[in-house]
Amino acid sequence: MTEGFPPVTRREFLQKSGMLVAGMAAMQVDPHRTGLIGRPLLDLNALARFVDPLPVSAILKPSGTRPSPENPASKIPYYKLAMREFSSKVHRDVKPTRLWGFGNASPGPTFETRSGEPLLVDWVNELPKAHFLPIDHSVHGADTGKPDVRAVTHLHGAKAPAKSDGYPADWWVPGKSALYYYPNHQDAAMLWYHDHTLGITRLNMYAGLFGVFVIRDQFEDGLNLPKGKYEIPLTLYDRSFDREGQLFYPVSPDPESPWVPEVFGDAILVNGKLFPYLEVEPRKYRFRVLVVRFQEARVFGGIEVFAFPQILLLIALPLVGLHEPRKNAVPVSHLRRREFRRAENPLPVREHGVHALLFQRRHLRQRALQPARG
Ligand SMILES: [Cu+2]
Repeated sequence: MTEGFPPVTRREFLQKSGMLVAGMAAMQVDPHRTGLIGRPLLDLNALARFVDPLPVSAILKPSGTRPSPENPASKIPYYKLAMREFSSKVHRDVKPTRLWGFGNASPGPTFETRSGEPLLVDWVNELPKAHFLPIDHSVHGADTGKPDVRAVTHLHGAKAPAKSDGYPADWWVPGKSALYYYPNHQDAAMLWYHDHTLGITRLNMYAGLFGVFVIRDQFEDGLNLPKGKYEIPLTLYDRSFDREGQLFYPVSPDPESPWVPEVFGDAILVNGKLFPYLEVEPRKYRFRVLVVRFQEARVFGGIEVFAFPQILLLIALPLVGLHEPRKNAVPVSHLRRREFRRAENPLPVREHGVHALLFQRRHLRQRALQPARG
């Protein structure tokens, strides 16, 4: 599993898989709209495919217990999680990238809890004092009087008390923290936590401040779904990188107001890596897909291929092996997701004797629709 694979063009993929799906071509990213033109971006097509194993975020352990805010006689799990700056390799052949994340990781560690089991999280801001992405001080909430680096964590989808909701104006600065209470009086779900700071959410998110939060319950237990290493969160998000492997965030032509209305990266990360692979066993898996800030995502799911506008999750079938994955990928059904969505896709990998999943970015530009070189 250490050799690279040749890039697979979409046409090649579709031809070889015998599938032509109407509407796929409609999803093209216009580089003019992204403001990326003329910038020295990382050449993604030159990167080897499938050389990095898919990372799976660690499950966060509580640092102890504390009295429950609702019932001080009972002790509940207490977690402490710091936002920090760190460097991480997004690909074997790309220099380490400066990122912000929770607990020195992006996506941050995964919370695991059960319905009705409350917990406390101390969200600690240990970020540096300067932001490394372009703040627009004319944007509401980010005026020049405000500190550049501010953070507040919102648990997306949680029924949380107002004080713990992570409202955009409730931010705190480096050196400060906030203790949030999550009662978890809700059904099993995959939630996610992310920065929510007024005026700079987009930048803090782009820098990497997000992670997964799982609530389980009895009903879910009864479904007998794959668990443990067979249950894998897949967090998908788009970014742009410069040639040095650093995050690139486009700006408007106005230096006084660098904000741009929308940003679409050409590099797709899956759990923090570009083109990772995942070795799998011939059995059922439960993939829990969190799509973070795509303009639109299409999932060809149900059996074995998720296709996002810029990503294909290819599966190699057994007899041919990993070196010819494109001949064996089979897109099946179609569902649409918009940004900040979560999807569940139990994959009956067993029926197909699959042994690896390959995360392939789909080619973005019109020229990529030409027949494959060679
Ligand atoms: Cu949210």
